[in-house]
Amino acid sequence: MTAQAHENIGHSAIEQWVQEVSALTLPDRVVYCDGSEREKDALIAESLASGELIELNQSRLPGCYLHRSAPHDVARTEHLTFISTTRKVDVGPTNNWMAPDEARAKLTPLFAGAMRGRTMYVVPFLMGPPGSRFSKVGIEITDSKYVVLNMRIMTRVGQVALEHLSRTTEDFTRCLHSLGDLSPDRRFIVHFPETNAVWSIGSGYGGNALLGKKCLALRIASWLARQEGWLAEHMLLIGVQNPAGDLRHIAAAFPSACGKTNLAMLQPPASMAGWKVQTIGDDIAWLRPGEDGRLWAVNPEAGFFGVVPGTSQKTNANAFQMIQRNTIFTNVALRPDGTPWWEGHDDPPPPDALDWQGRPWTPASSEKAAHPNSRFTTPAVECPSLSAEFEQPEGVPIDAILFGARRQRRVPLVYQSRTWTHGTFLGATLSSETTAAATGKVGVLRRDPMAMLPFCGYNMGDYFAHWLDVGKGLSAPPKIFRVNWFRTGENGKFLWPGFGDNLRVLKWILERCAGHGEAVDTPIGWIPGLNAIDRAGTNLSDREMSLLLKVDPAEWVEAIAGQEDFLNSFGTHLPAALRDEHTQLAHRIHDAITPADLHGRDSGS
Ligand code: GTP
Ligand code: SPV
Ligand code: MN
Repeated sequence: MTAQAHENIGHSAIEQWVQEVSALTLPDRVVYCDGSEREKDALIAESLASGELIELNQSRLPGCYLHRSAPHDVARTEHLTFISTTRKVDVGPTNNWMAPDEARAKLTPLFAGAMRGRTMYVVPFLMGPPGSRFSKVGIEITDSKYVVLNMRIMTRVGQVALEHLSRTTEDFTRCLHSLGDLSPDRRFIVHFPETNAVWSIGSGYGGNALLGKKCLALRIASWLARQEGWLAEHMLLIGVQNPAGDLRHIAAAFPSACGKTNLAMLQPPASMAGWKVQTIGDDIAWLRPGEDGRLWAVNPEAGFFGVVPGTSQKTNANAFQMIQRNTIFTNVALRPDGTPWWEGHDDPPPPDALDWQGRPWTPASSEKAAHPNSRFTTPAVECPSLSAEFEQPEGVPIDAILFGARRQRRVPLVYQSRTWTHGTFLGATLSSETTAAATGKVGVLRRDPMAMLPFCGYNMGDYFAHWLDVGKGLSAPPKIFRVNWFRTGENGKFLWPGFGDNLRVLKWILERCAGHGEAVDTPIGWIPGLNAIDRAGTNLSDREMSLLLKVDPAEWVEAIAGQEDFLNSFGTHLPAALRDEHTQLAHRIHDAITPADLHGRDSGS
């Protein structure tokens, strides 16, 4: 190990905290990480020796490694994730709550002696562009080399963080992590927003263990954002340039494994020559009202932690090319030639391979070769479509916000809200079919407001009110749209080709933002006319397009009832303006229902 075990790094609050934690966790040694290449080489060498990493074919995939997690530690565990505040009401009905005293009493014994025989790494990291007044510093203490290596990719580690800290009067987030014994029975991810701290034990998985990501940049940041007047969101961030060279910016919130990375790295279809999508972020955006009355956004992350299955030259060439270098793969299959494979790869299933758990696998095996939530971790600089604006300290001005989800039925391909308040209502009532990104059943429809259900660090009713407040302060707010790439036809297949073809929808959205673009008024909002979406180069028929855009009032009757129950769960914390939006929607749907619709429903069709 070349990293130096410095006795001090010239920051007494950090040193004092490190001493407290070592006195509790009893590591064999303490290493302050500096983010250097030498440190990376040493961490990789040690991880290869211990089996925490497996070397992939270095001539084909330079700098790429495979990690196999514990078999029951493969996704976020939402039922073991808590927000710990003095008052229960502050976390609201959608979060798990634990009183701070209880949390400390429960977790302290788990951390006691947990790092015996291990090295404790102290990782100073910066979330946000260096030199940006919006960036935040965290210090993660962890006993996992895999976590350190991933934090080095996902955040800016070392001196850059300490320098940022020395330039501001702000505090840093104390992020304490230990693998513990990896048992789900002794696993807790607890956030203390009142004291700006996170304690996580018992998991090495991404969102549970890379504490800069969901824990700091969403749960803690959303709490800070409410106090400071901005928004921390589960959103991708892109620049979209048309053939005339006009550059616009879009932020889009989709729940986990619903297409953010893919949209962020979109490659235009052949028929849309001259269009460009520039990647700024694929998972998290911090948005602030600017002095010009617009909403400006930065990506706090420095890398991408993306879903591997389904990533191919065909679906997402940018992402596929990006993961050929300097990438850590977690829980994919391994071919005999030392290259990884997964379901949805361009190559056919290998005749023989090792599955994600290292067990022999053949195409005849009943289980999948790669875990459905297998992931890649890649530095942003490896992305061929990375935007030149990626590290702009003030961020980029947002023209449109999209809310999207997986919905097989009812929800059209795209529709536009009437106002910021109506758009906030569309976000607040978002629901999606669950995915493998969190443990639990896949494909179950659940409410996921703003795609933030697992990530909002405070009462979601107050969060809706904060969205409305932020909108009131904008003289030129982004236009808000709802999208759904996942509507299915009678045969159960997706109606929309998706991936690169999603640019066709973005084109209409930007036309709408520019004040043209043909739209039809419906009870739920503005939808494109039958021919408003550019279909040149596709073989989508009029019939398919009208199925994609269909708004069936009878189907929406059921949605309204479900929305009402959900909105009621926030009690007095629900803003009256959202209640009004719901009432107005119910009236519009009611007015649009024809006797034939009602008859159709009664007969069960
Ligand atoms: P998180 O990292 O969990 O937040 O996920 P994400 O929102 O970034 O999702 P991602 O882009 O990784 O996509 C998840 C899965 O959805 C992958 O298997 C993709 O292949 C698939 N997917 C993405 N975009 C589309 C699309 O437009 N159409 C269809 N049918 N599938 C898509
Ligand atoms: C998600 O689940 O939304 C992710 C992966 O982006 S994780 O970092 O594990 O949360
Ligand atoms: Mn995500």
